[in-house]
Amino acid sequence: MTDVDLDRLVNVADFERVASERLDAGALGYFAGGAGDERTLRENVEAYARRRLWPRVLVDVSDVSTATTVLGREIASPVIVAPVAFQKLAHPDGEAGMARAAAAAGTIMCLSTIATTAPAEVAAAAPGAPRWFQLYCFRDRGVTRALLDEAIDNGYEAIALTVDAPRAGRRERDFRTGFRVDATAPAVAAAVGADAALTPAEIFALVDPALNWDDLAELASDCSIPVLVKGAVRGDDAGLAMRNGAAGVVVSNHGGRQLDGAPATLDALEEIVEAVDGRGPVLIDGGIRRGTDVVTALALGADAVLVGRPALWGLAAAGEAGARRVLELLRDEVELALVLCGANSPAALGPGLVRPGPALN
Ligand code: FNR
Ligand code: LAC
Repeated sequence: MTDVDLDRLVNVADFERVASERLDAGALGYFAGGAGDERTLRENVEAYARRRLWPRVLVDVSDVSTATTVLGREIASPVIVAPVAFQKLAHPDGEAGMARAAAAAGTIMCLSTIATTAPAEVAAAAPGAPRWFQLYCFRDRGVTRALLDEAIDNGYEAIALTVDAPRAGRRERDFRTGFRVDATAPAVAAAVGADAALTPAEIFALVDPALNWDDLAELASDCSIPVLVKGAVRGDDAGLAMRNGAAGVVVSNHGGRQLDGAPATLDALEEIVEAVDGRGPVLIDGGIRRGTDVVTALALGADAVLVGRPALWGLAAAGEAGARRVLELLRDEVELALVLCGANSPAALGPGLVRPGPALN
């Protein structure tokens, strides 16, 4: 694999292009793909093109910071690494490399339940890195409990309970390539008792479709670290999440990989910010590719954002160094957007900065 000249990759799209050249058809289809006709996948990105930033001028921006604080943890960048499964299929550095990249960029990595590296191993690989654990509640509650214990025992600072995936979305790229996960995911091996090459749908079948608000309330009550609900797009569900013990909400549609036809997360954000009403952090993911997208989301009320594919494209293109470069690029773009918007920090952003604009054709 020829080395990549990272200095020549200047934005997320450049990393996506290199990643697409390096990944085999199965892995690329899995990582890039969405559900059904991929309308929500596209809309996540297009929603940002339907907004304009209205900058303030003659604000002293000689001193600017991109730092923010989420769940008590100060981070140098408001761009958190979203949980993405099977990262060793993207690059041998895998989740450990992603954790080190996030730490180097001064931000948090959220580790997937169906990672190809166990939580303890990721923690050992990047001991100083702030980390969250994304939880799929499996039908096998013993496996779920063991995962939670391992995460908490290894210094994970929050749980992101994924609630938008009771069953796999219709991933038609995977149908076409016949994609199977031919990498070991410890949690999957624990649940199925063997190391089989499963399809994403077969892996999703391990998740308990009966999960309900009482389960959230029990988890939030029993868990010694905060529990975020990841995957809501409705204000009423965000309100229920907070009333059932959630510490906060991640506005997400799983990167367009679940319900095709779900709204773009940016279009759902303000309703959820209003419903949470300052009781905890509101985060957002889906379609964020630029620092200006991050500033738009923060101005509309998000406390921070998560990126999935952008960090993954960095990993696929150049391992840990690539993922770090993407996160640093996004941080630099956020800083520039703050300066040009007349804001000294994420806290200085407000909804007046953003107005609707004509969709780009
Ligand atoms: C994901 N996502 C995801 N979410 C989750 O809760 N657990 C998981 O294991 C995964 N796995 C996963 C794999 C791949 C290949 C992708 C692209 C996404 C969803 C992820 O956390 C996040 O919600 C989206 O990726 C955000 O959209 P962008 O940034 O990819 O546009
Ligand atoms: C996915 C699962 C693993 O989106 O969250 O593929």
